[in-house]
Amino acid sequence: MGVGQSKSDDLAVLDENTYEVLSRYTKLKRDDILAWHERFTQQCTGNLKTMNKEQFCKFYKELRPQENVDRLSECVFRAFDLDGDHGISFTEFLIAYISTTEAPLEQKLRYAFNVYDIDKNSSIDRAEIILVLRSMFELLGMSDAPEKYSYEQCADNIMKNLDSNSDERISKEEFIQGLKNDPFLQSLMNPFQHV
Ligand SMILES: [Ca+2]
Ligand SMILES: [Ca+2]
Repeated sequence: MGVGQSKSDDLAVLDENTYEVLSRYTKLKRDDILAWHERFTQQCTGNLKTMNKEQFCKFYKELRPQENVDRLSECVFRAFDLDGDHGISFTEFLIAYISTTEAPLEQKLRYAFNVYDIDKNSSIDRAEIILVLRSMFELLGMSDAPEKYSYEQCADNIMKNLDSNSDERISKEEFIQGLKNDPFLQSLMNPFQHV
């Protein structure tokens, strides 16, 4: 008997190719993918299959209820929106969410890089660090930068530590290697360390 013949409703909303891609990337079982899909589509209004920024931020806050992700969720929205169409598709969401929760550290750091690379030009500059640090400080329960360290000073310190070839930009490789080798910077900069 064909798989899923009795579940034509489910198949109608999620085609086999999508299942295949999602199960390959996330290693989730079919039922889990379906459950996520149902949860995801409940948040999308109308006939739209993607989440806009507002819907995503609300949803993301529900997924991390113990943490203050108010500011961060907007950064995460940009990072999860891989094709840059200002919406999160189910595929973008599930691969990103599983990558940032259950995947090995390196994969988490790849998405963390996307969080910081606001203009999606494949490198991180000082201004981008400062913008995201505000969200990170909020996430870490610090209402503001510590008295003696301004965001600017923190950013300078981060640049000094991560920008190995001193071109004033941090590449993805520099970011991942740097954070892997520096537990303190990782605790300060990785938005997905506790999820
Ligand atoms: Ca998208
Ligand atoms: Ca950039």
